[in-house]
Amino acid sequence: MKNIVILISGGGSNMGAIVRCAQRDDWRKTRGAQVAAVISNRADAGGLALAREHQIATDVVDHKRFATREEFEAELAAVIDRHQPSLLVLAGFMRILTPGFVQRYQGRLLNIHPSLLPAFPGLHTHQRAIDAGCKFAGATVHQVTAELDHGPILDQAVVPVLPDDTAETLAARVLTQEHLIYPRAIAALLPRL
Ligand code: NHR
Ligand code: GAR
Repeated sequence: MKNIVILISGGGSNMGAIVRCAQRDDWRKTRGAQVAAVISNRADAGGLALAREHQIATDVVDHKRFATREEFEAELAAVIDRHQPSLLVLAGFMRILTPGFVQRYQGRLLNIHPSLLPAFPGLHTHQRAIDAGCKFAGATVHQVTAELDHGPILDQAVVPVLPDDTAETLAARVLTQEHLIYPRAIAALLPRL
């Protein structure tokens, strides 16, 4: 079985979309794959309860307990590797990962970023797109490399930026598209893992 491990920091709606798609399309039978675990760096992440409702194993590795990124990541990797992942999925995971961690999961580590990369890597993407006067925004699924939000692009979706948009209304519009493209990109990648 190809195990998928999902890392979250917050509400976990992308994680929920992946889990629902895996159930609906019966990934265990059709792709020999399953969401094996959901791991958060924040104990209060809403996505943890959602994962438990789906009988998925959950874990918390709180980055604030560690003095350095390397020590945090060593514990995170140990928890991840208990589930022998074929694929590691960042879904609203908010900690930058060091080159050493990325190397360990090279080629099987994905992220979804709420902009049309290579535009607006990093944080606060929606406000930056509005401030730049962009007429379109969107989301990007990409392989994670050592350089933040720069890995090979697997899929994108585009939404309009409307005249009265705030960062919140634009984020909500982008998020509905994220829920479509992330499960689709994962399903497309699974046969190659
Ligand atoms: N790590 C690497 N090496 N490469 C990528 O492409 C990564 C990554 C880690 C996370 C997600 C990302 C995004 O899609 C991601 C992609 C967090 C930050 C950040 O600045 C930036 C980008 C992303 C995630 N985090 C702060 C930090 O110091 C903390 C911010 C917070 O906790 O709110 O790690 O946008
Ligand atoms: C999503 O919009 C995701 O693209 C973004 O955070 C949201 C998480 O929502 N990710 C980042 O900004 C990474 N820096 P979710 O927890 O409901 O999936």
